[in-house]
Amino acid sequence: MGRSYDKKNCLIIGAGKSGKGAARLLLDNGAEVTLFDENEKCDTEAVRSEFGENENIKVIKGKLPSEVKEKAELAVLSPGVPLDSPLVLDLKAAGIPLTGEIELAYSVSRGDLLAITGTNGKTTTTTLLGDIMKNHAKSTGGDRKVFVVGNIGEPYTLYAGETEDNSITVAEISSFQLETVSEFRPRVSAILNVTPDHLNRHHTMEAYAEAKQRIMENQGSGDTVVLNYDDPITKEMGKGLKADVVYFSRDEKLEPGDVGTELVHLRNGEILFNERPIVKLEDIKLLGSHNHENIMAAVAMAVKYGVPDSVIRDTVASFKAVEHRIEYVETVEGVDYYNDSKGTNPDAAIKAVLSMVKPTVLIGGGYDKKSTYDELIESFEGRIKLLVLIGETAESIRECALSHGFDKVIMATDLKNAVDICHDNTVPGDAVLLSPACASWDMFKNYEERGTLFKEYVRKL
Ligand code: UMA
Repeated sequence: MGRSYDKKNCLIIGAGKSGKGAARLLLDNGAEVTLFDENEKCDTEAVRSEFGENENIKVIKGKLPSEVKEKAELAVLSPGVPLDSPLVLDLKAAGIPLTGEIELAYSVSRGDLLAITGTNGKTTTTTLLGDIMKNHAKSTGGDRKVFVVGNIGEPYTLYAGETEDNSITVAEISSFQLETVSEFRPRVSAILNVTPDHLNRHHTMEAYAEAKQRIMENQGSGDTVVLNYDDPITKEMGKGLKADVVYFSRDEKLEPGDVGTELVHLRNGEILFNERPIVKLEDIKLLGSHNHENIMAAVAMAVKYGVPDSVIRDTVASFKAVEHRIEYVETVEGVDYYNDSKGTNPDAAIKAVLSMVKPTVLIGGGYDKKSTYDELIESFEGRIKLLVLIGETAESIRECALSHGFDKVIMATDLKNAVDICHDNTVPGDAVLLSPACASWDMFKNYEERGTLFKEYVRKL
């Protein structure tokens, strides 16, 4: 930490969120910055105007001019820039030191860092852990700052300069961001799971898992690594480490002695840390067994950081959900409404369906990504009492449902109409779930707009 960027000529690749954050950090630390984007459509003037009068930054696009490359003393890569892209290979060949925006932020940040990666569940776990840490900071008094940053959408670089020695930073870190770390060392890290994703970028599962594993490569004695015991890849990663390992598992039969390390697990509807009761599932608002894993990971991280059990219990119990991910909206006339607009593919929608504990009306359908819906319909198994369909895929989902013998289907004209249909077809004790299994682009700007409108319509019922 504490590297100097004063007067250093720095080239940033990618003028998106991370690139702009990196530029701010470097300018604040006295560097001369060139912010470069390969996309010809990048509005360089608009990006430049975000930096006001500052004379130490240029924003350029297209092909990198050789004089810019020759002057560069450091190149900072945005997460979306593949390490094997022609530009990066060219910078490497020119001998320019390369780093990523996470390493850059880490190099100037102070205080404690808790970092989370994994294929699924990162955002929920990071948000929950961030809430636990905020409540912990409040309960210990003083002016201790907590930052929640990273892949979650708040570039770490934008906040690293504000951290102090007693600050706590909770960071969601993607495999893309981990590819360029060097000294990055969280005090507590977690790898939630590793299943196939982003293989176009990492090419093989091995390379993808290796990138994830880099979250802990500098951790040592006094640090903690939290890993999923039920995932064969992350289970293996816990062997032979200097850092403390805490496994978490949904296996009710496991005991700490069975895994050889500390253990957070579920038994009789309760989450236990080394057999010590932490929180009962009946007190939790977050739905779905996949979320039990996210909670267990956050519990493990918080306990190891030294947060009192009572703070963890209260925060977990009051934590609702990240917006648009099986998010509880409201109970209207005894019917619970849930917004899972982020359910943009059948897999995600299946998770949401499996999370429902009451008879449920499901709103599905949207932009056609040529998915198949057989597994979604099969997951209904008595949970879904009615399917209300909207959007481009409405007809194909209806046909699929009928072919599986599920005929309780109503076609709606739009989302507002779908919400009204749900209202007319539910009784107290039911639930309504928007989890479209499709992207939103046929009728909405994005899934956020779809989810926000859904909530608006529900609140007006
Ligand atoms: N660009 C180039 N050359 C390239 C690739 C990209 O010039 O080879 C330019 C693009 O033209 C574009 C800019 O770089 O203008 C975009 O950079 P970026 O793709 O790194 O995106 P950012 O806006 O900086 O957002 C990134 C993360 N994006 C990716 O990892 C793809 C965001 O995660 C993150 O929230 C943000 O930094 C803040 O840290 C998004 C994501 O999809 C949510 N992440 C993946 C995931 O969660 O699965 C990993």
